[in-house]
Amino acid sequence: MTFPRIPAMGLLALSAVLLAAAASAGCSSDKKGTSPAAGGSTVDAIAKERGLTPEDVKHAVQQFVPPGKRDEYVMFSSGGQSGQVFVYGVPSMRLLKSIAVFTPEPWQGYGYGADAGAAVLKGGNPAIPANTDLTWGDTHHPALSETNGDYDGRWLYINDRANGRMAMVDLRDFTTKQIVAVPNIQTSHGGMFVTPNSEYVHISSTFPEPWPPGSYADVKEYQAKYRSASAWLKVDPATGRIDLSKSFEIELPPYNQDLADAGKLVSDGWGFIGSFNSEMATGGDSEGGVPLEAGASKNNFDYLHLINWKKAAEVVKAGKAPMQNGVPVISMKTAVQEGLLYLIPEPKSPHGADVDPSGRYIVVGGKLDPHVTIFDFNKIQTAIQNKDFEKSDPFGIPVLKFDSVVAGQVEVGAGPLHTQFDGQGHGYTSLFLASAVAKFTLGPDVVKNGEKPFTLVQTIPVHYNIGHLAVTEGDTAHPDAKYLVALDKWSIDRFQPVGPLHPQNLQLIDLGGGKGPMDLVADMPVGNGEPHYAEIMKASKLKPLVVYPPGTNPGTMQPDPNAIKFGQERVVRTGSNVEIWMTAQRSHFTPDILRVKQGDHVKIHITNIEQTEDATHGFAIADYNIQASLEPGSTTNFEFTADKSGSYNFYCTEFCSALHLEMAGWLLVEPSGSATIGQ
Ligand code: CUK
Ligand code: CUA
Repeated sequence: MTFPRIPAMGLLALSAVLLAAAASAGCSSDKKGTSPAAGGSTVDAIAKERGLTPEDVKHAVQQFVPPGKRDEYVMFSSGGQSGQVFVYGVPSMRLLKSIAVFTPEPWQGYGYGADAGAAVLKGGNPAIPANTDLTWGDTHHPALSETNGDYDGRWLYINDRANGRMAMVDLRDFTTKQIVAVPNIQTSHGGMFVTPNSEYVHISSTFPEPWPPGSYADVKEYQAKYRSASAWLKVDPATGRIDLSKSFEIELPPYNQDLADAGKLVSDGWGFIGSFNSEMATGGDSEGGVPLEAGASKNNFDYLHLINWKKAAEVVKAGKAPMQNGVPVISMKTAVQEGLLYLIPEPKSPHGADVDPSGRYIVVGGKLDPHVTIFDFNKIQTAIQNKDFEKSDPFGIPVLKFDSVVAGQVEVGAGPLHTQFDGQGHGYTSLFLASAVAKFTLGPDVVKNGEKPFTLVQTIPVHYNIGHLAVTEGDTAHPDAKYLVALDKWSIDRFQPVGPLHPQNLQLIDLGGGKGPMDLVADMPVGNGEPHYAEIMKASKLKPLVVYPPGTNPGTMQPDPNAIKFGQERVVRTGSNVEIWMTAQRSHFTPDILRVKQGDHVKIHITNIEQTEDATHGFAIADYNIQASLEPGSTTNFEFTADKSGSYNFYCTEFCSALHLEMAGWLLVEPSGSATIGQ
C-alpha cells in the first residue's frame, strides 16, 4: 500500500504560495513595522537551516495559529488515570485547561479545603460498599451535550472506568459540578453517550457484578448470579445535572458491555451497546481454568445490544420496574416481554459501535477481524417487526439474524476499533494492530461524488497503536470533515525520551473536507494520563463566562449566601466557632490577620470582589493543606478545625499583581489554655 504525498515542490515555489495566501488573508496591517520574515530571514532560509521539507512547511502552516488568534475547534480529551479532562485548541493542539474531575487538583483548589470541589468529590462516593472515599478516577469517554443531534456547548459528561461513576462539567466555567455514583454499576467503560437532545446520559457496566449489588457470589456462579446494567441517567434540562430520581436502568446479561452509541434521526430513541465475552468466561488461570483473554475469545460472535429507550421510559412510568439501590431497574424478562431489548451477532470480540450521522448505519469493529461490519437500522426495524430471530440467548433475549440486518462489511485492516464519520459518506476506523487509520465509504444513500459504497478508500499510518480517533464535530448529525485526531497509545521513538513511561501521542490529520486524502499534519506528546477518547467541537458554540457575576458560588452557580461586598468584612465568634467574611482584591485580603484559639472551628468565606478579566487570586494556609482558587466574582467557603497552634502565613497563590507577594496575612492560632482572645 502506498500513501499519497503532496507533490514535491521547490521551497521557493511553496513559500511564494504561502506568502500570497497570507497577503490575501488580510495580513496587511501586521506588516507595518515588521520584517518580511522572522529575524530578518525568509521562510526558505528558515526551512533550509532547520532541514524542513516543503511538506513540513505546509504542515506547519496548516497547524499554526498566530499569536493572539484563537483555534477554530476545542477538543475535550479524557485524561485517563489522571482523573482529569484536558481541553486543547485544534488545530494548534495547544493545551487550554486541565479540568479536575475525579482527582483533587490544587491549581483549581479542587479538593484542598474549599467547599465546592470537596462537595463534588464527596458526592461521588458510592453507597455500596459503605465508607468508600474515592480520590481518583480513570476518566474515559467524554460526551458533550447535544441539541437536535449537534453539540450545543453547554455541558460535558465523562465516566470513571475504575469506579462506575459519572461526572458533569459545566462549560460556562469548565468546572466539575457533579459526580454521581451510578447505582448497580461497579465499573464502566465505553457505554457512554448523550441522547440527541440530552434527555439522558447513558453508561453501562463493563464487568458484571453479583446481583443485586452488595450481595456476594463466587465467580463460579457467574451466569446465574452476575449481571450488568444499562443506566439511563436523566439530565436536568435547565442545569445539566443528573437527576437520579428520574433515571432508570435495564438489567443485562453478564456479558462485558462495551462501547455504545445513541441512535439519531431515523434511529432516535434507540441505543446500541457492543459487548465481548458472550462466553461468560471468568478467568481462573491459576485454578485450572484458562485466562480471561482466551476464554472470552472463543466464540465467533458476541452481541450488539439494541435498546429502545423511549419505550423503556414508558415501562418505568407504568410502574413495571422495581427499585434496586435507589433506581428503578427493568428486569431482562420485562425488557424482552415489552420488546425493548434485542441482540445482534457481531463478529469476533467487537469493540467500537458507532452510529453514522444519518442515524441509519451502525459500524462495529471486531478486534480480531480485519473487517468493519455495518448494520442497517432500517433492516433492523424490519427484522424486529417480522420476528426474524435466529434464536434467543441463554437469558431469553431474541437474537436477530445477522444476514437480515447487515448492510455491508469492509476489509479495513488489522485490529479495527473505533469509527468516526465526516458527513461526506465516509467512515474512519482506527486500526490498533496495523497502527493506521482506514477511510471507507458507507451505504449507497449517503455516499457522494459517485463513490462506490462499502469500499476502502485510503489507509494512513499513525504512530503508534491507535485507540480512538475524533473528527471535528464527529459524534453529531453534522460532522465537519476538517480534522481528525488520532489518539495513539504508544509513541515509542517519536519524542525525546523521558524515561520508561513514555508520553502518549495525539496526531492531527487533515481530512481535506472529506474529498482529499488524509494528511498527517502534526504530533503532540501528552505527558499525562492516557487520553482514551475525545470529542471536538466548534469553538464558536462555547459561551464561557469570563468572570463570575459578583458573589457567585462556583459549586452551585448561584449567588452565595455568604458573598459580601467591600466594607462588609467581619469576624464573628460564637463560643469556639469563628466565622470570617473576607474579601480579596489586588493586592490584599481583608482582614489580613485572623485570630483564633487552638481547637476553634473556623469558617472562612472569601469573596473575590474584582470583576476584571483574569484577576484571579488564590488562598493557601501553610501547614493546613488548604489551597483555593478565587476567580473574579466568586465566593469560596472553607471550614476547618484550627487544631495546630502557631502563627501560620496565608498568601495569595496566583501571581495577580506587582504586589502579589505582599498579598498575604497571618492565621494566629493561640495555644489552648491561653485566655487573650475575648468573646
Ligand atoms: S476504549 Cu477503545 S481504544 Cu477504553 Cu474507548 Cu481505549
Ligand atoms: Cu492576589 Cu496574588
